Amino acid sequence: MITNTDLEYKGNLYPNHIVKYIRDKDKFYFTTENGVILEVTVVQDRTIRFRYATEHTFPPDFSYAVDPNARRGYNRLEVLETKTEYIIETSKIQVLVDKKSLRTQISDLEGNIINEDELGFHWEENYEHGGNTVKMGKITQHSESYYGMGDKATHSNLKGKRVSNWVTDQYAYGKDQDPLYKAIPFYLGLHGGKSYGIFFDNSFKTHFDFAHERRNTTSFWAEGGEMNYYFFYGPEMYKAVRAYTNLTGAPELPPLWALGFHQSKWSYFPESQVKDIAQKFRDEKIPCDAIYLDIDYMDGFRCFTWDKTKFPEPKRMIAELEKDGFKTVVMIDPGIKIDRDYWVYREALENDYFCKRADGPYMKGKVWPGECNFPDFTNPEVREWWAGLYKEFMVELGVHAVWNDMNEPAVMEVPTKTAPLDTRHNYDGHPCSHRKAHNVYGMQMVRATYEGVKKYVYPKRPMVITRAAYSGTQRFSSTWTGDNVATWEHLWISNVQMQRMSMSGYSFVGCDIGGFAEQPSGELFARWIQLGAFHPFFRVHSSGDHGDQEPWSFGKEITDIVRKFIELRYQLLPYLYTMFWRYTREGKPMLQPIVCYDQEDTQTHFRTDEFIFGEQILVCPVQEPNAKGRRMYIPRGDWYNYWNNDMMEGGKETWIEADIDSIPVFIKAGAIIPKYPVQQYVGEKEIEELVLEVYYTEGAENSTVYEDANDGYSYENGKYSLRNFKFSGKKNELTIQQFKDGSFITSYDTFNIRLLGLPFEISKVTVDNEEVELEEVNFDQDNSIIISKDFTQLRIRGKKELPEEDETGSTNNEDE
Ligand code: NBV
Repeated sequence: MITNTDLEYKGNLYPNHIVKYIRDKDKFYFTTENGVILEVTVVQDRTIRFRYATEHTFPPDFSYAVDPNARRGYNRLEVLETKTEYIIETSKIQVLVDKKSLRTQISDLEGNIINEDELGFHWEENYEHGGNTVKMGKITQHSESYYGMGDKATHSNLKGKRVSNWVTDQYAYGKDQDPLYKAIPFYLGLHGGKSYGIFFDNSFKTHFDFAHERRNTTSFWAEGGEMNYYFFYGPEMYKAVRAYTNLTGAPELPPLWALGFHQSKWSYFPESQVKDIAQKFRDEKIPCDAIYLDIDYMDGFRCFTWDKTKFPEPKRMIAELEKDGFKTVVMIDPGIKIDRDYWVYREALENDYFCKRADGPYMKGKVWPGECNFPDFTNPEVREWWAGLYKEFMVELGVHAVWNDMNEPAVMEVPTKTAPLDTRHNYDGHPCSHRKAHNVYGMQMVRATYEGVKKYVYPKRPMVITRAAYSGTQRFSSTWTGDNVATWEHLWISNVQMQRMSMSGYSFVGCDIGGFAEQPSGELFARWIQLGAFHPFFRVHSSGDHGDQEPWSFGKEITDIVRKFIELRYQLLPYLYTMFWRYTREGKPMLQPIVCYDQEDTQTHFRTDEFIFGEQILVCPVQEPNAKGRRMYIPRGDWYNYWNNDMMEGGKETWIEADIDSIPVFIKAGAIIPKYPVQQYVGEKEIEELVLEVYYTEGAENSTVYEDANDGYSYENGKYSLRNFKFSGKKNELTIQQFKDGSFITSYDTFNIRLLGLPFEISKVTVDNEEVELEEVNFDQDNSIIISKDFTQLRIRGKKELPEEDETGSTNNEDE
C-alpha cells in the first residue's frame, strides 16, 4: 500500500495522521499533525458534507449553490472510535475516517462499500494566485458507471471521460466539446446496483476525471478555493438526485403557459412581423403560447430600451398579442453600453455597480452594443437595482417573461471569450477575482432577474430563462442549451443533454428545436419537434440567417406532423404539470434516462437514447434521416405502444416502427394518463372533461394528477387538486380507486375513462360499491365511460348528462 508520505511528489501535499478530534453536534472535526482539518457534517441521513482546510484554518463558509431552505436533520447519528478509525453512522450509511491518512470510506449499513478515497484529499500550493489547487482521488469501483454533470455533450455514461466546468459561450459546439454553458459539478456513481451522488461545491474552474487517466481512479479538483463536497447516498439514482436537489433547490411551479409551445427567432421584428407570425399560428391551428423578442427589439442593443422604429408601441402590441393568447418574452443581456446618455449606464456608474479590474479601471468588454461595462451581480445591492429595472417592462408594458443571454459573461473579440481573470467581484461580501466568480456570474444575473420579474408580475408566477448556470440556478430559472446546430448529431446531443441536465437537478430545460445555427431539413425539423414535445421547455429558436424555422416553413406534410406533436403536447399538459409539481416538491427528475428507471438492469447502463418522460411514458427519438423506425431498448416490465395500444414485454432490444409522422412512445402498463383537449394556447378553453387513459395490467400502479389555477399562488393556500389513482388489475377484473386532496375545484365535472388493453369482456361494473346494470352503462365502442369526477355516478346509456343527483353532488366523496 502506498502511504501519503511516498506521495509527496510533483508538489502534491497530503494530510498525515489525525492528532485531534472534536464533535460539535452534527459536525465532526479531524485535525492532522500537518495542519489539515476535515470537517464532516451530517446534513441528512443520506447527505454528508466533507470540507477540508489546510494550515489549520477554514475560510468563511459561503455557497451560492446551497438553497437556504434546504431541509436538514437526521434520524440517527452515532460515532465510534476504533484503533485505526473513526466511524460515523446515520440511519442510512457509515462513514469511516482513517486515523493515519484522513482518508474516508462510505458504506451502506450492510457493509457494501459505496464510495472510498484512493489518494483522498491532497493539494498543491498555487504560487501564482495564492491558495491551493485542491484535489480528491477516489477508487473507481468494479463496473462503476458515471452520470450527471450538467450539459456535457458527450455519452451519457461518463466512464472513461474527463470534463471541466467553466461556463463558456460555445457557439455551434460539437459533440464532446467541453466545457459548455453550464457548470454543474455534480455526478452520480453506480456500481453493484447501488448509486450515490457527489457535488463538489466549488465555483472555481473544476475538473472531473472518471477513470480516464487511470483505470481505477476517479478524481476531481479545482483551481482554487476549498475541497468542499457533498455525498448523497441513493441507493436508487433518483434518490441521490433528489437529495442533491434538496440541497441546491428546486424551482417554484411555473405558470402553465410556460409549458406550452414557444416560438422564437433571432429576431422577429418589426411589430408587423411578430403579428404575422402570431396570426399564422392561429390560421394554421398550431398551438402556441409565447413569442420571443431577441436583441433587435432594443434601441442599439441597450438593455431595457425599445427601438421605437421597429416597435413604436410595445405596450399596445403586447396587449394585442395577449388577447390572442400569446405571451411576450424579451431578451436581456448583462453588457451595459458605455454611453453617458443612457440612463441604465449612468445609474450603474453613479452607484459604482460595474465590475472593476484588479488595479482599478472598469472591466470593459465588447458585446452587441459595442464597448460595455458589466454589473457585478455578485453584489447584493447590484442585484436589487437590477431587479428594479424590470418594473417598467413588467408592470407598465406587460412583458410576460425574460430571457437572459450572454451571461457567462460572453465577451467578443478576446480569446478567452469572457471577462479578464483579474476582474474583481463582491461575491456577497467575500471579495474575489473572476477566477472564483466566473461560474456563478450568470447565475447571479438571472437570480436578480428572477427577483425582479417575480416581484413585478405578482400575483402571477414568474418565468425566466438563462443560458449560463451554476448548481442551484434551477431555483430561479429555466434554461436552454445554447447555440446548437441544425444537424442530426445535434439532435442526439440535445437528447443526451436534456436527460443529463434533469439528472443534475435541472429539469426545466430545453434546446433550440431545429438547431440555432444552419438550416434543418423538413425531416430533421419534424424529428426534433417530436423529441422537443417531450422536453420540459419546448421552444423553436434559430439564428434566423438561414431561412425560416417556423412549423409551416417546410411544406404541408411537415406542418401536419409538427401540428400533431404540438397538439399531443397540449393534450399531455396535465401529465407534464403533475411531473413538474413532483419535481418542485420532491426534486424528482422530470426526464429519466432508462438507467435511472431501472438501474439494476445493466442493459440500461450505456443507453443514451431512450428516456422516461415523467414516470410512465417511455420515449425514444428517431435520430437518423430516412428512418421508418429504429431499434431501441424497452426497459423491463410491460409497455403499451402509444400509437396502436399493442402491449409489449420489455427487457429487450427490438425494432419499433416510426415513420416520419411518428416516434416510439410507450406507456407503462397500469398507468393512468390524464389528458386535456387540444387548445390553441393554455386557457383558450375551459376544460370540460378530463380524459383518463387507463392501460390495463395484471398488477398495481399508482398515478397522480395535480391541478390548480395554472398561475398565481392560491395553490400555496391549499387551492390545488391532487388526485391519486390506485390501479389494480386481476385476470378478469380491474379496480380504480381515487384519493383526493386539496380544495381547488376543477372546471370539469366528469372523467372520460378509456380502458385500454382489457384482456376480458366487461360483464359487471361497480361504482362506489354499487353494481350498475350493464345495459345501462354507456360504453362507447372503445371501452370508454363517462363518470363523475367524484367516482360516484356513471353516465347512463342514451343520456348526454349524468343523472340528476350527481349535479347536486349528493354522494360526493370529494372534499371540494
Ligand atoms: O441574441 C442573439 C443570440 C441568441 O439568439 C441566442 O439564442 C443566444 O444563444 N445570442 C446567443 C447571441 C449571438 C450568438 C451568435
